[in-house]
Amino acid sequence: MRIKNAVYLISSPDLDKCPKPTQPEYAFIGRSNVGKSSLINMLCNNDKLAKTSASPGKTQLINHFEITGVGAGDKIHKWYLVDLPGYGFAVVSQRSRRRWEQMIENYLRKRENLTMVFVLIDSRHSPQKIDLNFLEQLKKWQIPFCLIFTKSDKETQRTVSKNVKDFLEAMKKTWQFLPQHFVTSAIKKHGKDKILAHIEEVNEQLGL
Ligand SMILES: Nc1nc2c(ncn2[C@@H]2O[C@H](COP(=O)(O)OP(=O)(O)O)[C@@H](O)[C@H]2O)c(=O)[nH]1
Ligand SMILES: [Mg+2]
Repeated sequence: MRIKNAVYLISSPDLDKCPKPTQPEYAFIGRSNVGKSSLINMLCNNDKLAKTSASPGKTQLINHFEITGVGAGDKIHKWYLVDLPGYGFAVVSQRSRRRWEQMIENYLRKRENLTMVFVLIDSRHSPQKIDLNFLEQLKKWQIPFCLIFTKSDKETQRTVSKNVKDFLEAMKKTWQFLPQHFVTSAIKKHGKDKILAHIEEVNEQLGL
């Protein structure tokens, strides 16, 4: 799929304020500063779409974008892309952390058009508990997800491969099946085609 058009729609404080669930929805989430906004901008060919921010943990809203793509046979794919507020930002209060948890749980469990969650993992690090724990939550809630390892340009290919492998190995302790995963760099524009092809494929499976 090629992205033809990507527009920002709305930022919502909770599920009730989100746009009508009329399109398949793909949500992106991960630790603050993992490279989520940069990845979204790369996928949509627009450096200004999602704000890439130097002050993480600030955006506590559910951000909707309406995407129009062109797939195989010139088929038009309309879908929502959602930029979710990140987890694991150290400086937030207990209260805002709880608010985040409630908002995210509510959104992930009740959003009826939610098709897939992309969980972003920083490829520079060895497996982190906070990411593995978040995946356990998704399992508990039975939310389908894929993994996206970000910032692959920052370390050698060897280190990135090891971190990816170690992460999947760590998952094997509690998971019967491993999710699909992608390795990306927003700087080098790597991984974009595979992610968009996957979204197209999932859209096709929905039979739209
Ligand atoms: N080298 C490199 N830096 C990246 C990449 N993606 C994001 N960054 C940088 O990491 C920081 C956080 O990125 P951002 O997209 O705002 O992360 P977010 O908080 O998850 O939305 C910024 O300084 C980005 O320029 C990448 O693929 N490669
Ligand atoms: Mg961001």
